[in-house]
Amino acid sequence: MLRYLTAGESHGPAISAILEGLPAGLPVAAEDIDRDLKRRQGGYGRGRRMQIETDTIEIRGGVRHGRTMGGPVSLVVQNRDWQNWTDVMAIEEADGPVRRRVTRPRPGHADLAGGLKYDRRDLRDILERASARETTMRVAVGAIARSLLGAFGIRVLSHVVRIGQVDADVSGLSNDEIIERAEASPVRCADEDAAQKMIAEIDRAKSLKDTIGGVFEVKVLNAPPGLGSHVQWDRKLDGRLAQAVMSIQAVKGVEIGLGFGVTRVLGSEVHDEIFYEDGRFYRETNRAGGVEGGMTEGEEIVVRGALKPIATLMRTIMSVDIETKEAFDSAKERSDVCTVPAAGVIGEAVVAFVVADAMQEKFGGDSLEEMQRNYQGYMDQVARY
Ligand code: EPS
Repeated sequence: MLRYLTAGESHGPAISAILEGLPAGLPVAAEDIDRDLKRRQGGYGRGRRMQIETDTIEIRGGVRHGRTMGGPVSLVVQNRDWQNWTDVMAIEEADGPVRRRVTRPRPGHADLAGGLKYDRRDLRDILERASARETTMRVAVGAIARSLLGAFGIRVLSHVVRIGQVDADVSGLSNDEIIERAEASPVRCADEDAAQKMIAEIDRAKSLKDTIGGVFEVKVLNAPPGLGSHVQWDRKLDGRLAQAVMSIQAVKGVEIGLGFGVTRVLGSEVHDEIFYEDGRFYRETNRAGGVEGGMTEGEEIVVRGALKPIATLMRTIMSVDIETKEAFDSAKERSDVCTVPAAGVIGEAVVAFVVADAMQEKFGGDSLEEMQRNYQGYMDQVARY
């Protein structure tokens, strides 16, 4: 079993993770992790915080001479902004009044529910941990999961398919074209015309002091059939993917394959017909998004996440102060306008983790070579089927 925990606050000294269950002998390079951290920090519509941070991974355990040893991998990213928050976020007891106390919950954020639940009168105790800053660590963990998948020829990509009212059209593009175009686009969208309109949508939201959401799509290429299982609810791969994507801050919807679109058409237009040629089964469509009965069936895995507009707004929106119980309209001095491009990179990471976990579960192995031998044996069995 692969598992990880993250720790740390948005304006605390650092954020960190422990990732356990990797086979020994897996190549891990800080440059590969940094590449994904940088991709997460980009995207049109980010706020000023991203100009402060240059996320750089420190690997503090579990890796020696570029390879895992089988033990937990310990990861740390320093928060540069911490320098400006040492008193507000001090670990030690404060000896006077604390600056930047938050008593005004932002609608749509964890502030109020967390304040009630944890009985905190300074909502900073909630928002610091709820912040999407935490996704830095999910991306770092995902980068390592991606190296594990890479050892089996499995690739993970993402692109933005909607911002606000603007939809991308990528029909006719190969996956390589999608990756290439999305990586070159400021909104990580492979449809150039749509990308221009998305940028205009973000500018419009910004001019209204508002925020805007959208949809990202993650694809997993070359996953073997049989990851996950139909036999128990918590082993179903689609359920595990949905949980992982839904757990990304601001995600309100997850689709696999046609998703909610399955309700608009008849069964014969939903299910992917099965063909057999040259010793293998294949489909000509992939409306199932690569998962049937909670298991991969050998087609591309396609998962989409829908992001609400983020909850920190520069314009006013009604709320109630938790101390005075008086109504006020909230306004913020700093916020991202759109994080959908970054969320796609985070989506890749959490999906890569779930698929890597399912690979580890199916093929086991304490070393990468043992896992690869098990994988090969299974693929031979599938080829003989
Ligand atoms: C976030 C608020 C902003 C974002 C932050 C998430 O930070 P700040 O309050 O410091 O301006 O930039 O995202 C990140 C720091 C990040 O690394 O993605 C929030 O409240 O969720």
